[in-house]
Amino acid sequence: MERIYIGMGSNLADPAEQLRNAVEAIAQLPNSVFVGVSAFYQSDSLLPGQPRYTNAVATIETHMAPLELLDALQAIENDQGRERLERWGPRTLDLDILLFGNQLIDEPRLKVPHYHMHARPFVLYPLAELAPASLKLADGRSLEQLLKDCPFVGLERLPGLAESNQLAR
Ligand code: PH2
Ligand code: MG
Ligand code: MG
Repeated sequence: MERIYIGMGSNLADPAEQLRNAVEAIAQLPNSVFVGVSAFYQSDSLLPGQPRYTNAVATIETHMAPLELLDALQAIENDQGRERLERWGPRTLDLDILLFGNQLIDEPRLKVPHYHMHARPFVLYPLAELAPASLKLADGRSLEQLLKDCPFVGLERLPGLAESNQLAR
């Protein structure tokens, strides 16, 4: 089994509801065990002129292969009305494989660790709720070090599923 961290984001059509639905779908992935989900965090879009995002991180353990998991996550995005019109366009649901065990994956469809995750507060702070501070990312830096270099700026932490109902545990 590999431990997987999945970055979730939405900035259309009731983002918190999109993330709750995504968690339910992720919890039903085959050959996998749902481990947990972070709180939800709101922040401005990196691209100006879009609605604010709600982001969270979920973690699972799985026997699925990386591209099999990618297909399954894209199917969940599609089920929740994802339209792939423009790169970085607003979206009902974005599910990104952040880490897949310790694997480095460099396929045309899938790069892991996820590019830019080391500098995005809306990825690192929810990740830190689930992962040990000693977790090492691709370039050998620990999550703890990355958090020091990535101030908690522009993020608003909302109560997560773990605090608002029993889904997470
Ligand atoms: N995702 C993007 C572009 N900008 N901004 C925030 N705050 N959160 C995101 O998840 C995000 C973004 C494209 O994937
Ligand atoms: Mg993304
Ligand atoms: Mg994506």
